[in-house]
Amino acid sequence: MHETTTCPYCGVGCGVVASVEEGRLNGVEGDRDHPANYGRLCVKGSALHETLGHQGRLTRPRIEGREVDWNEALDTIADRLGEVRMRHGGAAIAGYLSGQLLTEDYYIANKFFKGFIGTPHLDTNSRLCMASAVAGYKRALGADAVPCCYEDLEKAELVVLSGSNLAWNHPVLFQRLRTAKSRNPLMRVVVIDPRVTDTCELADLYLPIAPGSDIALFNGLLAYMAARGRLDRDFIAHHTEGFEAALAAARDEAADIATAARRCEVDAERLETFYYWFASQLHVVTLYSQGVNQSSSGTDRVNAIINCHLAGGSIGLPGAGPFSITGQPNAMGGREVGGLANQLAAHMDYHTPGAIDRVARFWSVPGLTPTLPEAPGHKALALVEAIERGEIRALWIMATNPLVSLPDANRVRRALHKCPLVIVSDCMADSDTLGCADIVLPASGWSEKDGTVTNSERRISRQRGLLPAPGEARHDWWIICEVARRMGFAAAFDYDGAHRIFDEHARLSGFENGDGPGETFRLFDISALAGMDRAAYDALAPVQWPVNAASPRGTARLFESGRFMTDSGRARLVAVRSRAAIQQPEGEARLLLNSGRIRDQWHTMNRTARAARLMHHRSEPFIEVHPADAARYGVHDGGLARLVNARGDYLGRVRVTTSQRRGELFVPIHWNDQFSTRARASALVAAVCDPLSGQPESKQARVALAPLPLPQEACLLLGSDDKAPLAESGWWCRIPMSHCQRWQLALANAEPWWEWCREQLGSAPTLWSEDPGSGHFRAARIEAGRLVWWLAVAPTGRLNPLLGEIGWLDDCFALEKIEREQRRRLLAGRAASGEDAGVTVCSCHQVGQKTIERAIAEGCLSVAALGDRLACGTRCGSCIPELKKLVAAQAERHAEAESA
Ligand SMILES: Nc1nc2c(c(=O)[nH]1)N[C@H]1C(S)=C(S)[C@@H](COP(=O)(O)OP(=O)(O)OC[C@H]3O[C@@H](n4cnc5c(=O)[nH]c(N)nc54)[C@H](O)[C@@H]3O)O[C@H]1N2
Ligand SMILES: Nc1nc2c(c(=O)[nH]1)N[C@H]1C(S)=C(S)[C@@H](COP(=O)(O)OP(=O)(O)OC[C@H]3O[C@@H](n4cnc5c(=O)[nH]c(N)nc54)[C@H](O)[C@@H]3O)O[C@H]1N2
Ligand code: SF4
Ligand SMILES: [Mo]
Repeated sequence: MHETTTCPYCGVGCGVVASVEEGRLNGVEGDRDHPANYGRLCVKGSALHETLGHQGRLTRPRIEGREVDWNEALDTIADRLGEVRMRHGGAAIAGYLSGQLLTEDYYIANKFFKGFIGTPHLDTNSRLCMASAVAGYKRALGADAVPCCYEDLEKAELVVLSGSNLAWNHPVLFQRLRTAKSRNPLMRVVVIDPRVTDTCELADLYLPIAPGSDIALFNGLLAYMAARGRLDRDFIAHHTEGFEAALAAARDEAADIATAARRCEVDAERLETFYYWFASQLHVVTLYSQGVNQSSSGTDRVNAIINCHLAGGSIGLPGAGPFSITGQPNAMGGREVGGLANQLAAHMDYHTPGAIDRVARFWSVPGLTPTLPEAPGHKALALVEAIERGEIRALWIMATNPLVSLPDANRVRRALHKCPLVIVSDCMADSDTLGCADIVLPASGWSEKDGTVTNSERRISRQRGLLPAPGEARHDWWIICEVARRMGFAAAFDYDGAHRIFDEHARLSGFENGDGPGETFRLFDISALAGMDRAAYDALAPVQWPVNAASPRGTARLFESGRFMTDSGRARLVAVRSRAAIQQPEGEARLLLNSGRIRDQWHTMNRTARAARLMHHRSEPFIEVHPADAARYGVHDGGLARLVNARGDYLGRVRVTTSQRRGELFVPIHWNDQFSTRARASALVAAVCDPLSGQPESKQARVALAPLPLPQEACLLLGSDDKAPLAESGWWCRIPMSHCQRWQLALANAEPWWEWCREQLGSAPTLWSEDPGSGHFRAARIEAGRLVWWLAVAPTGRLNPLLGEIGWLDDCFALEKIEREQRRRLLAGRAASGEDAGVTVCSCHQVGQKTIERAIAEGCLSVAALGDRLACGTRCGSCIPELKKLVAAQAERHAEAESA
């Protein structure tokens, strides 16, 4: 049976066709009819079915580590929340939600916390993600409304990607852009990012700006447009306000190209090219993401971008506009329901005239009136501080892992341990945050939960419940409703399905929404979707809001009339200036640390690490370092190093690369205590945030870099899920494989290793080979013919060449019996036919770098030729930028050889 649903990862929101048979989801494909992806999927989406399965899931509620039934869990929560509320007031209770909840869950949580617990302190991980984009849109456009749609990216003549690694983080959109560019040879792409990323593959122009110089960059552009007479005077006069002040501020900061170039630390000629392209083009889309948002001046950066679009009139047109791309699958849905602490509900804020009364009336049921707070609550970082002060006495976390993702993560851990009641709803049994929970609730996950999500272009799609949830896992909305019922709010939380919740959400969006007396006009209006029964809801086709009487089939693009959502109807240019960088060197901590995502992992990895093939592109936490810094600080490619500052430390494998600017480092955000020793990037990040949006500066921290001096490295494969033996002082990293767990270890010399095996692994080797004194040791344990563990130890830096072979060894763990011939090869660590495949480049077809390099050397000189021969790059296309680089590198080597 084939069912359509929506991918649970990024904000592109791809339609997925899942094949479901006998209660199993056997495979996925892109939905050809879904307007987000038209059949495409990226590598994470196409591995979705490999991440399912009940192993590792939370299946029963737990109180203080003890498994309990739902009744006990729900009664306990209702009692304890009730008690806190009675003694300390509703505001002593807080919720912390996530853009990975469905809109229906989000709506119910918002109604429960703000409406009936009566606390304003409900925030979400979107604070770390979209808050600056939201604040910037509101300031400029008068509403949190993304003007553009995906087609605009394809229709644009100039696409500016700023602070976005689209190739890795919104891969299907990147592919759409690549296709559009190949069809329109005049289309130009500009990439603005301090570090070279795979997104640069499409760049006609790349600007490696100094971190945080975005405002100077766009201020310089505004000044340039004015100086060259490239303003849309008519649009400015009729549809905007604030132009003169914004221009004055821009001129003040970067009146000419030379000044802007100096401030951004980029070549003036390249900068002028960018300015010229932007200023002479109406059909320009600027797409921005975390490189812009995650900053102490994130909102101003957003407005600096929007200013240029308003000044040039490039908004509300096909192929034009400032396009904030969302990260999580339902970041947008959370904004719709009002899940941020400064929002109330349905695109109404606390200060929206009449809003508190309106929402209270809407949520009232006979005999039960909501008790809405009167003013906004604490944003995420302030929430942590309120916990520290003892003001928040109960916290309910849903669908997010703040111990890994919030800045100053070690401090967050201390705060949560201090909080008298921490409830965590999650799908997975292991996460860093669960370690702080008093009460743990098992939630249904993707393929089980049922509801809607809204993607980056405001498109609402159905995620469908296709499989039963494991054990006693329940939908998030059900859990909240059951607690609400037990707290005496039953009448307001009585739903017999997600469709009823969606209906209420749709009705609220249209409630007193208009220009009439007692009404306020809100763009977010999906009232035409109200009144759907279960069948209609199940059949809901993807649609872009607003969906109302005026546009019953949805709306692709906003502001086409030139009328905006501000009181005056005019869009606002905002005068912005760069502020002094907040992240100053802190003693020895001088290097600037950037953090972000990798292609094949999703956030804190608890789902993507379950698909073994997603572990092979980047298997270990790493630190990217410029060669000059590597030399200066004594670290080398492939070695281990430590980053440290006053807040914490981070251990990872060094990758020396000229993609980094000097003095700057990059680390991935994904690793955490479940997968490695001290590799939570956010432990290093200071809790500094944007004063307007409250979004933390996750992209900047000051750190010191030093090698990690451990003499031996080991690769240990364990057939069981047991934890590897980990010396306190050592380093480890766990890499789930298909049939075993791979552990990379770095440790002190523990010769004799044979003894170490007995003591640490609990069993002596069956086979081993040793080169005493040299630090080389190989061993394997076989019991009843089966491989139990396998170990290779080598002096630091000497182990890596062997690791390309690991796939073959992984397969050995699946064998009923290890044959004689294989036994011998086990110690060599080499398959019979074994050519080393190298690091995986194409995850879909599992093609390694060395295999690709061999094929290139044998004459496959293009991505197409490689695809024909090895199939790499032919499925999701995410590895195409890397394939191109490998081909180019070979051409370069060839040219060098020729000239020599
Ligand atoms: N594979 C994968 N895809 C994902 C996710 C994932 O976990 N894995 N997560 C999803 C989520 S929630 C989100 S929010 C998105 C995020 O998507 P992106 O925003 O594309 O992701 P990041 O890698 O965090 O950061 C983007 C870039 O900002 C750059 N940057 C850093 N500082 C600056 C600066 O000062 N100015 C500028 N202009 N750029 C700077 C970084 O070098 C980085 O390349 O991705 C979504 N997609
Ligand atoms: N240094 C640094 N820090 C960052 C960032 C950065 O770039 N740099 N990026 C920030 C951004 S943009 C984001 S979005 C965050 C992401 O950070 P988090 O939100 O903390 O990361 P996730 O791993 O996505 O956590 C989601 C959790 O919810 C669970 N879950 C999934 N679906 C459901 C469900 O339906 N119900 C319930 N109850 N649980 C569910 C998952 O098992 C998982 O444990 O990280 C932020 N932190
Ligand atoms: S681009 Fe990939 S991760 Fe994002 S929604 Fe599409 S398939 Fe899922
Ligand atoms: Mo995000």
